[in-house]
Amino acid sequence: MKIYIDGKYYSRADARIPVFDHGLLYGDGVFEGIRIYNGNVFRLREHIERLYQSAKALYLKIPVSKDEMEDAVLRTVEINKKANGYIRLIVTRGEGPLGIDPFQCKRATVIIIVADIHLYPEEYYKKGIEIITASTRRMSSDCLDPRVKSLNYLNNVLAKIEARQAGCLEAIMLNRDGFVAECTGDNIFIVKDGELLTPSSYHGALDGITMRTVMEIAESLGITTCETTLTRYDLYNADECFLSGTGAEIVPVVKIDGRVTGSGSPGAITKMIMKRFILIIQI
Ligand code: PXG
Repeated sequence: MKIYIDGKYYSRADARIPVFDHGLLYGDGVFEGIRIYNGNVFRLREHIERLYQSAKALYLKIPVSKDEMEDAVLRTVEINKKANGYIRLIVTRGEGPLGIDPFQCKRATVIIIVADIHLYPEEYYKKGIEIITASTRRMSSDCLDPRVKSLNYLNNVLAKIEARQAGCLEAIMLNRDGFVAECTGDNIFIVKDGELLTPSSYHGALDGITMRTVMEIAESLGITTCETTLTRYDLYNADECFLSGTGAEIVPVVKIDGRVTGSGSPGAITKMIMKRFILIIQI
């Protein structure tokens, strides 16, 4: 494994960042998780755009251009000879003195890791998964905009702990008002009366790249989509439910807080979208 740090490559054992990096000290930085399918990096430009937008919101200057970043990602994939895998692209505030002040950090650090992806077992995609609502709320959008994919994931970590303790893989996170936001690392969709509904970033969801792909697929199938306010009642009474994310791709949900979703097995629209998604990633 060859890891990129600021233009140089290091083995896994030698890839280190200083303990004074504000990414470590304050979670001050941004990241992207990206997939490689059959040698192609999926929606790379979209991930890079989102990374730079997250950074801009944090007043974080990325020391390379978008084109240079794209080249660096592609070169790192090539050097690691990975036809299928996972890219973790990280930009930290960089090294500085102890103290929050980001203006004391001279240069942001860029890290690119290319690794294997740990997939959910196949049966989850066939049978669907059970999820719960976490008591931990998603960071509210007036505190930190959920479109910022930052290195601060503590709310999500706490919700993930709740999921695992309940014997589930994922947990629903509500926003501060109690409306559905998303899951800890996935967006959430429901199908109701033939329409596809998902919370927007105003409700606390990350503007997911897989979510956007799902919306495009749905529209191409003539299914109406809407980013809207959803309550737990809406989830419990949905005809179908699924999660979308770079890691999980599209995974059907068949039980929410003990309530069976629709027929109790992955729904027809969910399966149609999953089928199209597989075709798109294989291109
Ligand atoms: N919400 C949150 C909070 C996320 O972190 C998504 C939604 C889905 O977005 P994309 O753009 O991936 O469709 C994410 C994505 C990991 C990992 O290693 C996490 C994500 C993506 C890839 C890997 O935990 N989060």
